[in-house]
Amino acid sequence: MEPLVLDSRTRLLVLTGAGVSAESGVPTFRGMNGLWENHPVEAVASPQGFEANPSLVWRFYSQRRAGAADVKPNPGHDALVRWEQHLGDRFLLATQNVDGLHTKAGSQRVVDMHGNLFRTKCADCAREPFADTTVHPSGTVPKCDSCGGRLRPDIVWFGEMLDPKDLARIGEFISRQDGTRLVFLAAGTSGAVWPAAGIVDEVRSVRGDTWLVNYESAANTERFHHFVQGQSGQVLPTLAKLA
Ligand code: BV8
Ligand code: ZN
Repeated sequence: MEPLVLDSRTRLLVLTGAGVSAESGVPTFRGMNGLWENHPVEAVASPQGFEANPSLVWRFYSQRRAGAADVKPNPGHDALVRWEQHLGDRFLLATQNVDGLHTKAGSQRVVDMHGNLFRTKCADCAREPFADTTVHPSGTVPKCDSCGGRLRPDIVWFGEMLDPKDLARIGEFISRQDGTRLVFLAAGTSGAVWPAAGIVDEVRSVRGDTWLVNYESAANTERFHHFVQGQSGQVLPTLAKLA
């Protein structure tokens, strides 16, 4: 298997999905067959789902907060921290995961594309999102102490736009003209959710080199120049040649 060379002429964009947290004990979406208590995840993780049944949505996220509270990063997360230490500002990590494990592992240059499980905001006023690990009792919908409205997790739901600042940060890294060659590596993602699934083509449009590290084939495997099949916690620690 040819190594992924990370030398002084390289800038690296990494995209991670639920598969990277699987070895830490966090269930993947596909692992749950996309279902939570027989509700399609898209239905629970959506503004329509929240309008229809906010206490059901809070039970979904409170359960995930409880499940992710004590999980630890795995060797896949740690390898990405080492790559960042080696590359510095020639490194950016965009994650679809809301579990905060990359930051817990020590990653600095992280874009939480889909938000964070341990942050809360208000659905009814523009107060700043705030750090929040509260696991709410089933059936409750926490109230906002500024407007009395309904609080919601600070997460990007299906049908909701990603934060334009986050998309701009990724776009800037891809189109950067600093004489370095662009390498893109996606790990632990099924390539089924957009716009994350389209990044590989944005990178190819500027002739970047593209790698996929995944346990099984993904919806967009054929878009990648290199596919390394395996568990990210075993593959990532040995994949890169830091030169
Ligand atoms: C938007 C937060 C504007 C919630 C999430 C274009 C075409 C088709 C549809 C669309 C499109 N553009 C927009 C859409 C609609 C939609 C979408 O993509 N739908 C899909 C289902 C078709 N996108 C949106 O709504 C986005 N917003 O586009 O706004 C707009 C709006 C409306 C219409 C047009 C435009 C918002 C998307 C973000 C939604 N929020 N998360 C929460 O977490 O509760 S998405 C959520 O699901 C995750 O964040 C992640 O993105 C996705 C799950 O995917 P993965 O992370 O890849 O996980 P999965 O379980 O699927 O796969 C795991 C993989 O790992 C597997 O392949 C497995 O083999 C592998 N694996 C397992 N173990 C390991 C491993 N690999 C390595 N090692 C292991 N150990
Ligand atoms: Zn409010």
